[in-house]
Amino acid sequence: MAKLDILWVPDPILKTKCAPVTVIDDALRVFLDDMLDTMYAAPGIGLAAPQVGRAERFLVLDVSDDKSAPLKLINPEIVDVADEDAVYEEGCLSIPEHYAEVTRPAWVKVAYTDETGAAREITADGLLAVCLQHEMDHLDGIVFLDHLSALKRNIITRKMVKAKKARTRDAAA
Ligand code: GNR
Ligand code: NI
Repeated sequence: MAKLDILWVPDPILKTKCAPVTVIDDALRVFLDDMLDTMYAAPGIGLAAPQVGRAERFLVLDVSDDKSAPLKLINPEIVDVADEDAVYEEGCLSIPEHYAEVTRPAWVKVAYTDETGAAREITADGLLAVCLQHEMDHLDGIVFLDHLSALKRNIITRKMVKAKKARTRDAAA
């Protein structure tokens, strides 16, 4: 059990297009479990590798109420999406205390590799579809702010710059 530090916007790692995973080994499996621990402790329903400082294409999520449905996705790819859109009020552990409505396809089909190296597919709607798309955005250096108007994005980004300065001050005190 290890809790990892979560990066906050603005951070260059959160803007990076992440690299595919080439080796699935015990070290990666331990890190995925550390990410789940970190996500549950936050608490959150998803966490992508760049949020904890690794610019690589893997993520964890669990949209259940009771930690009963953890998923670990390596090198996920969207293979099909709904024509119809859905709107959901999103938050992000890298943008704490800020929320905004984001429009995305209502369902997605995602192909990925699991932590054993097996090829898998998942088709999701509702909150799971929102979370999958939100996490996969992180792997391309995109956060939910990038789906908003420049005005809303700039307002929240400025507040995050202040919040980060306060966090750095508090950590030094
Ligand atoms: O914990 C989270 N909640 C959430 C709520 C609505 C839409 C997306 C999310 S994902 C977020 C965790 C996070 O930042 N993952 O990258
Ligand atoms: Ni996020």
